[in-house]
Amino acid sequence: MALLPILCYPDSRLHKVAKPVETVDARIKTLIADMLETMYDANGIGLAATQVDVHERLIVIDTSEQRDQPLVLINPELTWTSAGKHLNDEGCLSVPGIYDGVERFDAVKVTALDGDGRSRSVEADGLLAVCIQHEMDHLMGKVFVEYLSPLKRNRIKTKMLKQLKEANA
Ligand code: K1U
Ligand code: ZN
Repeated sequence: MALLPILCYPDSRLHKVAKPVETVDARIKTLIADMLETMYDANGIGLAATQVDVHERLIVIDTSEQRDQPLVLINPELTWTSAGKHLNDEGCLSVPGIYDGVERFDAVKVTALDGDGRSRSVEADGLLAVCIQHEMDHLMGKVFVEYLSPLKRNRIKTKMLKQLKEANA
């Protein structure tokens, strides 16, 4: 297994649209293991393949307290969304240290393949529903800061670029 580097906003590769996974083969299984290791190491509750510069429709999630219930969603598609939406505080491993409110559906249903290539459906509410929507946005090249005002987004961009400069100095 390996830790994968996570792209940081405003890296333009975060805006690529991911393509469907064609076959759940050994390469994809290794990618899943590496993404789970990377997500747990970074103390995240989710990670999309886009964030590790792989532009295929694959996400991993674990919102359990014990961090022992990994959820793998390959080629996820939303099949139902609740009528209600709420503002939830979100963070992102690609935008470290920034948390802000984003409006999301309260509950969703998703169909996807699991890590063995079997078809499954997931009904989610609470943090899991928020996380699924956040990760599916990544697969469409969308980062949560794009829901914020241009003023906030520009401040975040400036802060991230400053941090990057300092890290490379
Ligand atoms: O996609 C990512 O960058 C992972 C991200 C997922 C996420 C967190 C919170 C709301 C929506 C999506 C994170 O894991 S951010 C860091 C984190 O561990 C966290 C933040 C807020 C609540 C719980 C966990
Ligand atoms: Zn994110």
